[in-house]
Amino acid sequence: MPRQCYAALARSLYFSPLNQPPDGKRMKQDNILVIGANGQIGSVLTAALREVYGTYRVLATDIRPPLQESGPFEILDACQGEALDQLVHRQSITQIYHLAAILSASGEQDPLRAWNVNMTSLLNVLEIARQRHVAKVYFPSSIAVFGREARPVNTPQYEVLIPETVYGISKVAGENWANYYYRKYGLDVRSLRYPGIIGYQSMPGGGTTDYAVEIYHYAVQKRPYTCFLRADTALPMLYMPDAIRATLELMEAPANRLSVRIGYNLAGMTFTPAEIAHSIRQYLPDFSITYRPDYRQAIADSWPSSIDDSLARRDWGWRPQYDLDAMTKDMLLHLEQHYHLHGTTTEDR
Ligand code: NAD
Ligand code: AKB
Repeated sequence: MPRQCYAALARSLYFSPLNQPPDGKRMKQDNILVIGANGQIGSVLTAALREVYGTYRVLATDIRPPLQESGPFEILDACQGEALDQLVHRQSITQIYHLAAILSASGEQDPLRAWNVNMTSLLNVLEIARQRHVAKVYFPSSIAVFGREARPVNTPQYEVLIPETVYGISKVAGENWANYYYRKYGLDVRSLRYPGIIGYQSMPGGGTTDYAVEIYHYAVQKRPYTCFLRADTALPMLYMPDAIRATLELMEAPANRLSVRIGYNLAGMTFTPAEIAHSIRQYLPDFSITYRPDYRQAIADSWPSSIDDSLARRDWGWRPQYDLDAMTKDMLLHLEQHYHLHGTTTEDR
């Protein structure tokens, strides 16, 4: 049987609230929809959710097909409200993880398109979740909500928000819409202000913090790296396993423990390009880096260098586990295995 037919058959057999998941484990009985599942975070979060809920209870969707299918997948443009509504209804969806967005650097290439995609998709998700009685919605926000007026060091949760990218504006508006749906309709929407996310499993898509992923790929391939930010640009960052755990922990937390219904500030570590290069050189002493700042420097300069996440720590027990050197060790280990096995170049990924 062709692969696609098998996937469709498996989906029709198992992706129903009436069926037990086939994994043989005792899984939670939710039907989860991930939107933007093929992105940097979505691909890793989908796998993590499948570990918790069972493969066939987590439906991955995106506007582009996955590189590798590892469970139920459908093409879905979240800006198409009717298609989203039908899917939520047909699959009896109980939780939505809405990850689709145009990120900071890509957004500045076409600001109106970024606004349209980010806002139309979010408003579709919120409204359909309300109408279809979806139990929980996750919507990631970003440190991009802050602008130059915000205190740049240990930036507090409740700080002045004057973002300088259309992406940041859409996240501020999105947080307020999430809070509005929570207060007016009781929709259980939860959100984190992710810092730059770094992982070995996937490549980033059009952000200002992308350099911190690319640099490891160049390093393990013994290639010199040209960084698009200045050597001393300090930004808040978080390693992917911590980001995924934070997301799952927030979504599992009892609703009455959550005092923040905009995006929770979330912190992991802070470093500059020079510091990450230094960390890499502990393992790869010949690694070389040069700096050629471009338009992304202004975006980075408008963001904080560190974040106060004390409310996340207090409300649902958030604690990051990785610092820069622990992350570097793990990244290099996994990427060395990857390039040893697959031999692909940075451009192929
Ligand atoms: P990404 O760009 O890697 O992935 C986004 C995915 O959404 C892509 O696979 C894309 O094809 C898909 N998509 C775009 N438009 C769509 C549409 N109309 N309908 C359905 N899918 C669509 O982004 P990411 O880095 O995985 O980020 C996921 C979320 O986390 C975003 O909301 C982003 O703002 C937020 N976030 C990410 C970071 C980070 O460092 N990666 C930091 C802060 C916040
Ligand atoms: C970006 O750089 O746009 C993202 C983010 C911090 O939101 N990584």
